[in-house]
Amino acid sequence: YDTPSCADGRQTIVHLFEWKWTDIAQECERFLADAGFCAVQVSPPMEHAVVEENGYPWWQRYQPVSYKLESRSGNRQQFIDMVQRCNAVGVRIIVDAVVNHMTGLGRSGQGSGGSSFNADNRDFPGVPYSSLDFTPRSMCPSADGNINNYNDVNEVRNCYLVGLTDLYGAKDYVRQMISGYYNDLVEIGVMGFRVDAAKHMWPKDLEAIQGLTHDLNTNAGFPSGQRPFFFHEVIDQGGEPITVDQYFSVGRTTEFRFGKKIAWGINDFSQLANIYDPGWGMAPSDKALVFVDNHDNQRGHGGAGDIITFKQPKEYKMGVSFSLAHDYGFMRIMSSYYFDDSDQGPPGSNNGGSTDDVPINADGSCGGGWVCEHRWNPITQMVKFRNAVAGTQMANWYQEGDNVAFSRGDKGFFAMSKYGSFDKTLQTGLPAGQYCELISHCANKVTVNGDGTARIIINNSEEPIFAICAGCDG
Ligand code: ARE
Ligand code: CA
Repeated sequence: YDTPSCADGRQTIVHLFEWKWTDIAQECERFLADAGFCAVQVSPPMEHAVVEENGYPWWQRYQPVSYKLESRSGNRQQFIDMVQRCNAVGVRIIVDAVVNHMTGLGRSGQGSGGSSFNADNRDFPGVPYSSLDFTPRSMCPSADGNINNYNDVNEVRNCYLVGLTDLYGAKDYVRQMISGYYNDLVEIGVMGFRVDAAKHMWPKDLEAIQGLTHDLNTNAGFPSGQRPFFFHEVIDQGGEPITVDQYFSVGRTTEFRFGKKIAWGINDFSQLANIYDPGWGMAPSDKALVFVDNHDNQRGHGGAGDIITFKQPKEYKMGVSFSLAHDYGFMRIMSSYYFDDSDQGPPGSNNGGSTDDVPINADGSCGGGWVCEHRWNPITQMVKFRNAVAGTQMANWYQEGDNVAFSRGDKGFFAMSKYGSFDKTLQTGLPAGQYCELISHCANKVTVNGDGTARIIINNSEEPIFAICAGCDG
C-alpha cells in the first residue's frame, strides 16, 4: 500500500483543494501531465452536508451524508470523466476518503446529492446507515461523548471528533459499506486514498477494510495485481500515545513534523540539516507522506503553528523547493485559494455555495482567487528536478550562514541563498559538462568541471534558488 502507481516514475502529487472535477480534468491535460506530476489529491467526492450558516465553508465536505459521488466539486458523471481524462494523460487521482464518521450531531435535512439524513437519529438512508452502525456510547470513555483527551487511545478512536457521528469500524456491515465506496472508486480508475482522521480509527479496522478493497483497475492502465496507494492522516508531533508507526502495516502516514522542520529551517538555515529526525519518531522515508503545509494547518486547523504558506511567497518557494530537492518521503504540493476567514469556502461559495471555474492568465498563473502554488515557477521546475533525481542519495552537503547546497547522486545539484546573492565554487557530484539551470529556464548555463566542481551563482532576491540536473533542459 506504500507505493503509488505513478506513470513514468513521477514523484509528486498536488492537492487541488476544492477544485471542481471539470477544472481538474482540464488541469491534467493542459498542465500537470507535461509538468510531470504523478497524481492529484481531490477534495472528498462523496455527498456531504450543506452548511449554509457558516457561508458554505470548505469543511462541510468533511461531513459525509452518503457515498454517492455528488458534491460541490461536481456529479458522478463529471467525476468519471475527470478520472478518465487524467488517466489518459498519465496523471492519477487520489481520493480524500472521509470514513471515520458521518455529519456532526444536530444536523439534518438533505445532503449535496439530495439524500435525506438525520444525524441525531444516526439515520443516513443514502448509504444506508442506522443507529446500529455507530460506535456504541458505552465504548467511549469521555463524559460528553466527544474527544477531549488525546492521551486516551479509546477516547480518540471511539468518541466523537468535534461532534461528528463516529462509525463503528469493527462492524462487518460498516466495513462493507466503506470498502464498497472504495471499490466503486477503484472501478472508476482512481489510484489511491488519503484516509481522513485515520488517527481516530483502529488500525485493525483499516486493515479489514483494505482486505475487502479490490486491486487497481487494469482497464484504467494499472498493472495487474497492483494494490491501491493508501496514506493515513495521523497528526503525530510527539507527546501522544497514537504514533505514526502504528499505521505502517496499512500504508504511509502524513508526517506533520516535516512541515514544521521546513518552517524552522527556512527561518534559520542551520536547521535544514537532518530534516529527517528518527529520534523525534518521524516516519522513515518510505513510510512518510510529506508536505510543507496542508488545507488544515494553513488556516489554523489541525496541527497548525510554525508553518509557512503561500502568504509568505518567497519563504514558501524556498521551503517547497528545498523539500522537492530533498530525498525524504513522498511529496505533496498544496494548491490553495486566497482566504481571509478560516471558514471561507472556495471562490464562488458565497454565491449559494457553488464553486467558480479556475481561470488561467496569459502568464500561466491562476486568476479568480485561486493561488495555484503548483504553477509558481520554482515549484513547477523543482517537480521536474525531483523526477530526474529519483532514487539517488543526498551528498556534498554545504551550509554556511544563509546559504545551503547539496547534490543528489550524480544526477542533480541544488542550492539556495536566503538573500539572493551567492557566488562560490562547490562540488556538484555531477559528470563534467554544460547544464541548464532550471529556475531560470536555462537563461543561466552552468559548466561542471572535470573534477565535479562548478561555480554556483545565485542573483535573484525573489526566487533565490538554483538547480541543475542530468538530462534537464530547463
Ligand atoms: C466543523 C466545525 C466544528 C463542529 C463540526 C461538527 O468546525 O465546530 O463541531 O464541524 O459539526 C474539518 C475542520 C473541522 C470541521 C470538520 C467537519 O477542520 O473544523 O468541524 O471538518 O466539518 C484533529 C484530528 C484530525 C483532523 C483535525 C482537524 O486528529 O484528523 O483535528 N483533520 C481532518 C481533516 C479536517 C477535517 C477532519 C479531519 C474531520 O484534515 O479538515 O476537519 O473530517 C492536535 C491533535 C490532532 C488534532 C488537532 C486539532 O494537534 O494531535 O490530532 O487534529 O490537535 O484538534
Ligand atoms: Ca472513530
